Amino acid sequence: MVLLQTFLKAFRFVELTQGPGMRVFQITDKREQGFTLMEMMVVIAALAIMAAIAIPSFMSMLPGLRLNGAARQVMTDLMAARMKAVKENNEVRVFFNSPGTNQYQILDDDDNDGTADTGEVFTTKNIQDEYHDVTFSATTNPIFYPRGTAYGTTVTVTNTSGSRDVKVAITGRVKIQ
Ligand SMILES: [Ca+2]
Ligand SMILES: [Ca+2]
Repeated sequence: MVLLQTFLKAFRFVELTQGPGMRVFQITDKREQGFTLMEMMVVIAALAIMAAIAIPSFMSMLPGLRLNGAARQVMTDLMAARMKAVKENNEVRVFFNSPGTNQYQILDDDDNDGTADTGEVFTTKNIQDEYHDVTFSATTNPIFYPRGTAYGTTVTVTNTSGSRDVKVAITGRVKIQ
């Protein structure tokens, strides 16, 4: 009986002709009409379970992603400073935690005197513009020389997930460790 009811629910019966002693039905699968409410509920429940599993683990990954992103940003800017020193044929200096905490300034030091003079181009970045929980410290402020070499440093970026070191070697090479 239950089986019969299930069968009747699952299919649509359309009477096509009606003659003496003969009735013809077209039987079609109801699912061709779309999803049933039950199917929708099963799909929604499955998605809710997957989201409940995936979202917390994704959220726990975010600090690590931000830390790596911040380290890459510092590395990219230091590499660009090195290339600029070569291209401009003058020293380029980077000042960390200047003018404020979490900021760094990149100076195109045309006259190689270590200070920003009138007409020299200065760029200021704040690491927390994109990576709000990341802070950094530097052993010293690096200098990039026109020949591609450098006065090296180690910049350590930190947040709740840990820390990464961005190292500038005296050869001028910049890498994340
Ligand atoms: Ca200068
Ligand atoms: Ca210059």
